[in-house]
Amino acid sequence: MHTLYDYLPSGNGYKVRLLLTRLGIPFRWVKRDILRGETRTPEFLARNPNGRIPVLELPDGTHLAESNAILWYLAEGTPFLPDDRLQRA
Ligand SMILES: N[C@@H](CCC(=O)N[C@@H](CS)C(=O)NCC(=O)O)C(=O)O
Repeated sequence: MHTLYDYLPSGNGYKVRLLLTRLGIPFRWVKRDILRGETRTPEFLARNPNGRIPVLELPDGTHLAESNAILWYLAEGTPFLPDDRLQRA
């Protein structure tokens, strides 16, 4: 099971939530309130030393940060990342 550390008003989080949902990947959603410093705790910094959401935890425990990097990772091998350069653009 994937786990997404996220904050509902975040556009960066929304992109990841949207693609996970469109791909039909089930995930556990964990709120980290950026306005209450919940991304700057030792627990969270161990997941992302940059102290920002979104962070996707893969089923093997690997943590991925940076929304666009997460999107590239998730989209590979799916119609959301077409082979054709123009379609991809
Ligand atoms: N380049 C990053 C930006 C992530 C980012 O700025 N996240 C914000 C919320 S949208 C955040 O966690 N801010 C909390 C903080 O900086 O303490 C990405 O695309 O994921």
